[in-house]
Amino acid sequence: MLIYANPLHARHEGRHEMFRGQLVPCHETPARLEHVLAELARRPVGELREAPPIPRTALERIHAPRYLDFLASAWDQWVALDPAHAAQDALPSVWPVRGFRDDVEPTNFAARMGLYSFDAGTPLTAGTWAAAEAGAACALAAASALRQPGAPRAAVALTRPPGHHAGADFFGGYCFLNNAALAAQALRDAGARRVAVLDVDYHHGNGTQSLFYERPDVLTVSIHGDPRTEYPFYLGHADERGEGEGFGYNLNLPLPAGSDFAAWHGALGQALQRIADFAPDALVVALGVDTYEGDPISRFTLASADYPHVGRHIAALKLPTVFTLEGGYAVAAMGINVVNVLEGFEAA
Ligand code: SP5
Ligand code: ZN
Repeated sequence: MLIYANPLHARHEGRHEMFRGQLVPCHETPARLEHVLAELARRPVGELREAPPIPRTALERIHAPRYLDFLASAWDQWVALDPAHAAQDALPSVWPVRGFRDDVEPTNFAARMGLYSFDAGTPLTAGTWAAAEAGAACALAAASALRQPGAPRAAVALTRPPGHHAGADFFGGYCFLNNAALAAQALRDAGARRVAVLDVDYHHGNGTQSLFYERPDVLTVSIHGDPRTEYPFYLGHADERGEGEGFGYNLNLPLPAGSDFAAWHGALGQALQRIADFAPDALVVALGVDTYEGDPISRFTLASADYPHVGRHIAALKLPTVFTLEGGYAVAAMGINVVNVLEGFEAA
């Protein structure tokens, strides 16, 4: 497989996220990706490649222009408010809920932060835009690699910040640009008639679901902690099946917090059967390993030894596959778990 690692990922380095009324250290750290790279150096499962820069129009296939404008300029505006801001993260604190308007963009900075976000756990920092944009370039390069003659079976966008919670015009859940959605759309644009997205992160892939909810050409499937108790709470229920032409092309498989690999494996079987029935030309896997038993913010109990099986089962679909890196916060085990999935895929 080909591996596109984001060279600018460490420029996104949040200090704090809001948790129970206090600012606590971020879970989504540069060390996460460094551990994956270190494990890949020990167990090379593919060839590392550099992603070429992307034009802004590539991002506009998924994201709203005014949202991209905001993200690209937000840090400078934040520091312009007060030079002391250079030493702090920007976090939102006010949001337009039901009944408020989203068609008029406020000039106030905090109001725009809230317009384009859905939580106070996703700090915007000096390097956020550079890191997110370079990460999206990795996702697009991975998608493009699969369409070349003599293409490998899989390509990996090894990147952070993650992407699956980000929607057309909002960030949240540590995500800014939806790398999995960008890859899926790029595969469609390059000629794939149908593309499936399989999201195995512990958290529901709300951004990806929303982006393709009314489309029959991109099937979205997510296995995740039940949103009644687990983040992102307001989406991810089993009765969300798509809308309009997209009806039947979204499948949510929520599992109770505390679920073990046997339960998770059962859901994976359902997910893979639905994808096989859809008969896509390509697959995108939103690969979070926060399903791990040691994850500090999640509550499934997968063991490191389970992850090669995950890769092997996904490979059995025999589809050209893009992996995008999503969550996983047990930092020391992160590299082992991610490489276990990729190695299981390659060995299949
Ligand atoms: C990509 C991804 O996995 N995003 C997950 C975002 C979850 N954000 C909410 C986490 C809340 C848990 N905070 C616990 C802090 C206590 N140490
Ligand atoms: Zn997650």
